[in-house]
Parts: sequence; C-alpha cells; structure tokens
Amino acid sequence: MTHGFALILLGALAPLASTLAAPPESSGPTVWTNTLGMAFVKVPAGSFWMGSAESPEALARAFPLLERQRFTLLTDEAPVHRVRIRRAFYLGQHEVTVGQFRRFIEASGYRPESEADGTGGYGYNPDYDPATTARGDAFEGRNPSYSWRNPGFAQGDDHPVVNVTWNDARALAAWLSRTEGQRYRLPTEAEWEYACRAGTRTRYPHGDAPAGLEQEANVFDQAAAPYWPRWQQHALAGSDGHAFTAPVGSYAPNAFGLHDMLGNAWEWVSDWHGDRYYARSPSTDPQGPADGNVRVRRGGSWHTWAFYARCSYRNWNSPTTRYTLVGMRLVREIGPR
Ligand SMILES: [Ca+2]
Ligand SMILES: [Ca+2]
Repeated sequence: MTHGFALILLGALAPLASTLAAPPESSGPTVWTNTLGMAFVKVPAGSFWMGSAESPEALARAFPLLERQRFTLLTDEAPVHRVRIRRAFYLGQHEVTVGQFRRFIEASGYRPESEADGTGGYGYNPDYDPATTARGDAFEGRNPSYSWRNPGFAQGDDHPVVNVTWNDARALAAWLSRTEGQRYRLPTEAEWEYACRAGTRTRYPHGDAPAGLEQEANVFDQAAAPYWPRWQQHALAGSDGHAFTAPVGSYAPNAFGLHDMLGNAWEWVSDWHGDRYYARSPSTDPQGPADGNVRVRRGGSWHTWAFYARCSYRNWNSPTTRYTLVGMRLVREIGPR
C-alpha cells in the first residue's frame, strides 16, 4: 500500500503556518496564494440570475444530435431566480491540483476514501469494454489500482486531482483551516454558479454557442473522441488539445479571472441536491436543502459533452463517490473567523 509513509510527516505542519503572509481582508490583494500553492481570486459580492429556463425546443436547435428526452430532464435548473451573494470571497483560481493534493496527503497523513475503504477508484483502461458491465460505465472500477494517484492516464502535478470524494474535499478544507487559521470550505452551489457566470446569463461564459467552448474549456472534443468512438458524434467539432485532463489554467479565464470552471474536472460543491430546491430557496446566500442523499457537482469535465458543460447544469453523487472525472476547488472566506 502507498499511504503508510504519509503518517511520518505529521510533525512537519508547524513550519507551514509560520510562512503564511498576513491574512488579506477586503482591501487586500486580488490574488492570494496559500501554503499549498493554491492561488485564490477575489470574487466580489453581488447578485445574479441562477438557473436556466431554456425550452426543450431551444436546446434541441442548439444540440440537434441529442435525444429529446435529455432536454426534458433539466427541471432542476428551473425556475431561474435572483440570488444575492452578500460577501466577497476567495475562490480557487484553478481546480485543486494533483501536486497540491499530494502535499496535503503527505503533510496531514489523511487517507483518501478510495484508499481507506480499500475499494479504490475508477480509471481509463484501453482494454476495458463498457459493454461488459451492467452500468455500461465509461471507466473501469471500482478497483484498488485506481485512486487520485492513478486515474488510468498520465497526469502531471499541475493537472486537476480526480478520484476524490466530497468527504475528501471536506477533509482538505478542514485541514487547511486548521493549519492556516483561515476558513476554507467548498463553495455553495450558488457561489459556484455566480462565479462561473461572472456576470453573464448565457450557457457558457463566452455566450451560447457550444463551439466557443474550445477556447475556454477542456471538454469531450476531437482530441478525446478517438478513445470513445461510440460517442464520437457528441464530441465538440473542434479540438481543445487534450484527450484527458489538461494542466489547470490552460484556457482563457472568465471575467472574474477563474480558469476551468467549465470542463477539465467536475467540482464538488457543498450543497445537497434538491430537485425542486430552486422554487423555494432563499434569495440571499442559499446553502442548499437541509438534508439529502447526494451532493452536487458542477461544471463538467474533460469527458463531458458541451450540453452538460453549461454554467447552470447540475449533477450529483453520494459523498463517497470517487470518479475519474470529479475533482474540486475551494473557497477561502474573507474576514475574521
Ligand atoms: Ca478535451
Ligand atoms: Ca472544472
């Protein structure tokens, strides 16, 4: 097993805290970097229209190759409703990377769920055939040979970490809060969509046309399609240059200076998923339903079709789900604890 070495490094925490810069407040720098090397961008307080009310007809015109049923399964994106985010916050400029997650593991001794429960994660295997499984899953797993360390394809330290659970994300936020004396957490679903839109009301930050995604996101494109010929027709017409994960920040940022909000890795947010939540959610700083069974993830991934890489699209999994496509980005709150 590969996790035993991490416990030895528990004593290395104290020096980290002493290297911290003075905590930034509302007048502080726009970009701030923490002890693991994560850059954070200040997202201003403000209001926005959350969700989507696009008709199945409008979506069918934009995505003519998709079955109509897919357009009628989006009722959880409606109604569009006004949401106010009362306080500015720092949001990771990028997804949490493999290198940052490794430094966390080594310094904390934390065992990610895929290793702690012994069942592993999912991974890409060119010899694996989805037709051989009941779920028809695109990836092999669970399998102990797969974890955040190995999703079945090559990842540099600057790629987004995947195969991490919602609970793993919470553990990272809790550890950073403890060691740095700041308050870290996952973004709420509302904060995430507000940050993704960055002032826009369109499907994507650049507008409504799926084709424009190739400039701003790593999604299922012509580079990825040869690996999954059965879904070739749903690939973006152009190439974004990456068949699997891309180094974070490879594409243009949105108006808030955030990279890869769409594509690369899905991102866990703090909310439980509620199918009808938008109809009754508070208009100020909504936190999601009080309870539930599944946590929301947002933004799509390197393997996601353009239709599902819209700012308003919602998907979800159990808090223990680990998958080749799912990672995270964190919030660091501004102001006193
Ligand atoms: Ca791609
Ligand atoms: Ca992402």
